Amino acid sequence: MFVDEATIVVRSGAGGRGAVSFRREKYIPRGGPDGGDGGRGGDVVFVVRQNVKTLAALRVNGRYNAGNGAGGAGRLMTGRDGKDVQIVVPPGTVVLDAESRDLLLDLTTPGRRSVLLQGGRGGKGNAHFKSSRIQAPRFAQPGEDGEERTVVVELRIIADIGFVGLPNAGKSTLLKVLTAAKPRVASYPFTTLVPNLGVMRVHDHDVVLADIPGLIAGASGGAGLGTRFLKHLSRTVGLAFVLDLSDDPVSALATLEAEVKAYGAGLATKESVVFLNKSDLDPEGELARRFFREVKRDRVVVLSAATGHNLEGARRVLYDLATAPERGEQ
Ligand SMILES: Nc1nc2c(ncn2[C@@H]2O[C@H](COP(=O)(O)OP(=O)(O)OP(=O)(O)O)[C@@H](O)[C@H]2O)c(=O)[nH]1
Ligand SMILES: [Mg+2]
Repeated sequence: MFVDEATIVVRSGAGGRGAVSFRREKYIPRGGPDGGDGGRGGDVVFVVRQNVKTLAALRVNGRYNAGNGAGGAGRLMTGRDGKDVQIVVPPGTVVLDAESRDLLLDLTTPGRRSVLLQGGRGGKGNAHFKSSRIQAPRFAQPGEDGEERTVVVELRIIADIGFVGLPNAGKSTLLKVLTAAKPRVASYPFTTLVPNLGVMRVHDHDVVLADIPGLIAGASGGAGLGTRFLKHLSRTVGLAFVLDLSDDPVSALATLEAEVKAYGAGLATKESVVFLNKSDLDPEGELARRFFREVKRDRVVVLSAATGHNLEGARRVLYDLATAPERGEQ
């Protein structure tokens, strides 16, 4: 099951308490203080793994508690540290505070460990508190408490270009012919229910393409599958609007742009290309000419994912878009 959002409760461990203890040895009736320190509480740690694809495991667990530190003991023995709790997530995961929605962690690098909550410090044992005035301290520090927090964990997949289109426009077919991905393709709408990723190799450069479920008018208000999959395009460099040339591409583009704009999150200002797909259904080129009369845009590619017509043009424009130098950062 593809799960891209989960709310979980995490808790770091409390530190163990310091010990109150006095040396007891034969012939030494009143030994000095020898209470050891408490152990540290365990941390709440996120770990990124490339082979993990969804947040399904988090849905099942819901709660992650690190271990508490053990108390100190006599003979200056320090308590054992609490065990860290590890939450394994795919690259592209973000962790947000459940209430304020503040970004707490942005996890993109496989192998990286990031501490969300530190465990409490262990308390100091009474051995630390001996002074000239207090020869026999009968007190020690308690351990520091752990911390509890409710967080939203969200997956925003990492791709260079995202395909946006109405259902049935041919997004998945295009992903299939441009990459080695094997998404489901069918002649009915909403074939794609979860995002598909594919890698297109051009000039020794990997361009990652993301195919998401189709949008329909009103998606931002919840119609169809809604816009919840658009969050997966928030990290992309650009968008590719995939249109069915035979099915009123002018209004399809207007619908898509309106939905992307309504969604926000900076998607509408991303660079984009338009793919006029299904050119095989427009043998005379009449539909394409009509589109160009009505829509003035820079990057438009007429192609057919089914017959393979002009896939080279699509590859070139996707490569240019993905490798264009970052704009606005001088
Ligand atoms: N004639 C023609 N049919 C195409 C072309 N590309 C895709 N199709 C067909 O269009 C239908 C929809 O294709 P998909 O790739 O599943 O479309 P999609 O945009 O991924 O659809 P959703 O996942 O439902 O949003 C399928 O029957 C495809 O075979 C094309 O270039 N020409
Ligand atoms: Mg599809």
